Amino acid sequence: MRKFQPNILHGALTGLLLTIPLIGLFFVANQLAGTPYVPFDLFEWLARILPGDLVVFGIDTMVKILTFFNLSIREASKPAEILLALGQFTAIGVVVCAIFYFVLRRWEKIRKNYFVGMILGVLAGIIFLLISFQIGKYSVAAEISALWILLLFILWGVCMQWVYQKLSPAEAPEAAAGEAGFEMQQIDRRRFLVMLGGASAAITVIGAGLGSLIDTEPAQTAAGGEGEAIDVNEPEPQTVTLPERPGAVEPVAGTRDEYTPLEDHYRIDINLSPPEIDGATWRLPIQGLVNNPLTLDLNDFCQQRFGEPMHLFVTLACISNNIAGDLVSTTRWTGVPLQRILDEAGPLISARHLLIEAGDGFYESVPLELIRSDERIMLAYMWDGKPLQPEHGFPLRIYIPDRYGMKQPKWITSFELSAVDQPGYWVERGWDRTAQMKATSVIDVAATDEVIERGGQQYIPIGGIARAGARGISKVEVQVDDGDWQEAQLRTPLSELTWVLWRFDWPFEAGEHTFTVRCYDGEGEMQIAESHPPRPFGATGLHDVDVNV
Ligand SMILES: Nc1nc2c(c(=O)[nH]1)N[C@H]1C(S)=C(S)[C@@H](COP(=O)(O)O)O[C@H]1N2
Ligand SMILES: [Mo]
Repeated sequence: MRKFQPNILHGALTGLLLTIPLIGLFFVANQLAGTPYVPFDLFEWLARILPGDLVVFGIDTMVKILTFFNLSIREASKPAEILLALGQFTAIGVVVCAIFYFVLRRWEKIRKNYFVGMILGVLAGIIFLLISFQIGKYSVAAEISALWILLLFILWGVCMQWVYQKLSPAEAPEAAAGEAGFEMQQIDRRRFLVMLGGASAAITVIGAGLGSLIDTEPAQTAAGGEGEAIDVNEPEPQTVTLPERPGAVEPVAGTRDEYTPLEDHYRIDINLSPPEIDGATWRLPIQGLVNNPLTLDLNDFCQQRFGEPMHLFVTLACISNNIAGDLVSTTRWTGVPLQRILDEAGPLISARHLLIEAGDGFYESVPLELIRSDERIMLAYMWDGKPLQPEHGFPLRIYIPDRYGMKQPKWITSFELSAVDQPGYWVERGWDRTAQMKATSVIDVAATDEVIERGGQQYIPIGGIARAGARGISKVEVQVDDGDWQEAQLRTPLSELTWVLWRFDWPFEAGEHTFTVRCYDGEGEMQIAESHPPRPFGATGLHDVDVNV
């Protein structure tokens, strides 16, 4: 009689069938009670501790794949990261269980001792518990979080061993001798695995379904919420009206929105789920080299302790954006000039840098000299006339004109004035220290079906955007094939801090053509024409499109 013992493949399959429902259980409890969502915590933790080069390589690869499949980076990057996070966690479960079965197969003595599966569960539980505590995204007591994680992993470990037993001949009913008996067992094993698969799917589906239905209590981040609860008086949401610009050049239909609808504003940060900070207990300490250390709360901002708020139309862009990418958006920011707040804190003469920490472990620094030289640097608490959304940095983020997003922390939890600089999160991972926005221009549309007739000549409108941080745009030019550069018309921008929409009405000529665009910033400096990928200074190069008309 052939003797059957589960092997590595059975282990891998069991790992899969047990780890997926484990994710479902972590998810539903996270949504219901605010316990840690361990697979996300693992992903975020790895992204923070792995070497910068490796992380950037990972991000680049993801962007390349998404671009290959023609997916919008803005829309697809978070879902792709979520898939990666779940896949990674599942893969770990599969590998661990495969190894576990390998060991059990070799080592008969421990096969029947459930203590072994339990110890494996405890070990895994402790590791993941430490990781989740590092990330700190849970809103129930730490003890409950710890217990929950341990419990589920112990269950997971014991189940692995239990399944091994069920698959082994000793546990199979009537170990009848001979080939027939062997086949019997094989059929039983199959039936058992199918049942296990069914149970696994059921738990997963119920967990995922329940979890997404009951997303009422978002897990609040422990960070930044050490204060006593106050009643926050948030200002009434306002409808933002765009400045009147009589006679301004009309954008070509098909050009992106001049003012990005808030729900379409790109989002980039190191989190899968944004830190959810409780506005009532949030405090902002301003300490270090100051005469008068302060601790601010949200009402200090909402109720204008520092005077009238400032409103600015701002185009924010991510340094990882490709020339024609969609990680750039425009909305109206409302906040308090940072100068006013620092004046009250009174930096000592020795203070040189403002070190900023955020609720997700992100950090950056700003030279005091820069803050003193630019009134527009602000602490923003509203976007588009509403309190900041959780994913865009509630309750407070900083705005620094002319810098890429990586220099501008969201979810700010503390300020320290320091004599020495401390390079920011992405600076430490190889990105440019200054991160000044590059001048770039993009063709959004060549409206080949929108022919304009003027004086017997047919024109095709071509349109897009140009931007140069806070330096403004003085000129945009379009080149058709190898022809001369011709000046486009510029629409008056929403502010000196936003992109400029441009249009060029091109005298129509049938055939295949290449259109190229370039811009000049407010100081008359032409954009860098040489193509360079985003890392480390922000992408440069000219954008062109091929059109058949
Ligand atoms: N705390 C924190 N702030 C952050 C980040 C982050 O990961 N954590 N990402 C930065 C980057 S890289 C960009 S491009 C902008 C994006 O802001 P948005 O997501 O609101 O558009 O946030 C910046 N601020
Ligand atoms: Mo970014």
